[in-house]
Parts: sequence; structure tokens; C-alpha cells
Amino acid sequence: MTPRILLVKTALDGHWRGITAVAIALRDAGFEVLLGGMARCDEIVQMAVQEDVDLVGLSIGGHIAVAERIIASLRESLPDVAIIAGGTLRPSDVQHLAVIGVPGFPPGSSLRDIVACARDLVRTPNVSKLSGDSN
Ligand code: B12
Repeated sequence: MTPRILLVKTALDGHWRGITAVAIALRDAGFEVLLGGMARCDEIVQMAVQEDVDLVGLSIGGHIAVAERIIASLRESLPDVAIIAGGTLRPSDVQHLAVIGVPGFPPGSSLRDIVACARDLVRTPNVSKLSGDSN
């Protein structure tokens, strides 16, 4: 079955190239990619539920607290959905995401690594959540 990923931006920043590059790489790797654009927490949860996605990709524009709220809401409504993140993350943000079980890809990350991680998460969605591993 084709894995479905919802990609969204969680804050209004100007870095759109990254999410676009990730969308193309995942599409080329066989994912069905839904681009949700810039969205609020409730909108992201609603889209993920309605579209019945396997994975949600958050492009975080610096505001890690907003992303944390979104991650918590997604897990409450969709406990089986896997989450992956990227964008303008500081090293401390990447570490923090790893602690809460979300692999984080800051600027300069390899698209190959992102695709490999997305594939792993779709295969075993609960592994990162349970272990807190990054990638
Ligand atoms: C071009 C650029 C811009 C362009 C945006 C171009 C665009 N349309 O995307 C403009 C000029 C608008 C810009 C603005 C700013 N920028 Co800028 N920008 C860059 C630059 C030079 C290249 C970014 C780029 O396009 N990379 C190529 C794309 C393909 O990669 P990417 O965006 O980094 O995305 C990668 C990852 O983040 C990740 N990813 C992104 N989204 C997602 C989503 C998911 C689900 C996953 C898994 C992964 C993922 O995967 C991508 C591939 O590796 C970088 C420096 C650099 N060399 O990285 C700084 C950089 C990203 N910018 C930075 C900053 C600070 C800013 C500003 C805040 C500067 C300022 N003080 O005004 C503003 C933001 C203003 C605003 N309101 O948004 C910082 C971010 C610091 C950080 N914490 O990471 C960087 C790293 C520069 C630096 N070294 O300080 N920027």
C-alpha cells in the first residue's frame, strides 16, 4: 500500500524550499504526499484524521513550543500516526524532539536520510515513540 504523508508548516516563516524539497523527495520515493501548507494545530489534526495519513511531517519555523503542542494533539487524536520534523531547528531543538520521540532534521540534512527515516517510521510507527530514538 502507498504510504501517505501530510506535510505542513507550523509557523509563518519564509523557509519554504525545505518542505518543497522534502515533498518531492518523498513523492519520488513512492509516498503519496499531501501538502497542507501553513496550518494551525487544530487544522493539522483535522487534516491528518480526514486524510487518514500514516505519517505527519512538520516543518518547524523556529517555534518549538508550537510544534510540541501540535505533536501532543496529534498523539492524543491519532496514537498510531508517526511524526517526523525538520526546518530551522537549533541543535537543542533536535535533541528535545529526540527526547519526545520525534526525529528532527535541521538545515543541511540529507534528503536520503529523511526518506530512509520516513520509510522506517511507516514500517514501525511506534518504535521512535517508545524508545525516544532520533533516527
Ligand atoms: C535561502 C534562505 C532563506 C530565504 C528563504 C528561502 C525559501 N523560500 O525557503 C529567506 C531569505 C526568506 C530566509 C529568511 C530567513 N532566514 Co534563512 N536561510 C536560507 C539559507 C541560506 C538556505 C535555506 C535553503 O533554502 N536551503 C535548502 C532547503 C532545501 O533546505 P532547508 O530549508 O534547510 O530544509 C532542510 C531541512 O530544514 C529539512 N526540512 C525542512 N522542512 C522539513 C520538513 C520535514 C517534514 C522534514 C522531515 C525535514 C524538513 O530538510 C531540508 C533538506 O535538508 C539558510 C542557510 C543554509 N545554508 O541552510 C538560511 C537559514 C535557514 N535562515 C536562517 C534564518 C535565521 C533566517 C531568518 C530568521 C533571518 C532573519 N534574521 O531575518 C529569516 C526568516 C524570516 C522569516 N520571516 O521567515 C537560519 C536558521 C537558523 C536555524 N535555527 O536553523 C539559517 C540556517 C542561516 C543561519 N546559518 O543562521 N532565509
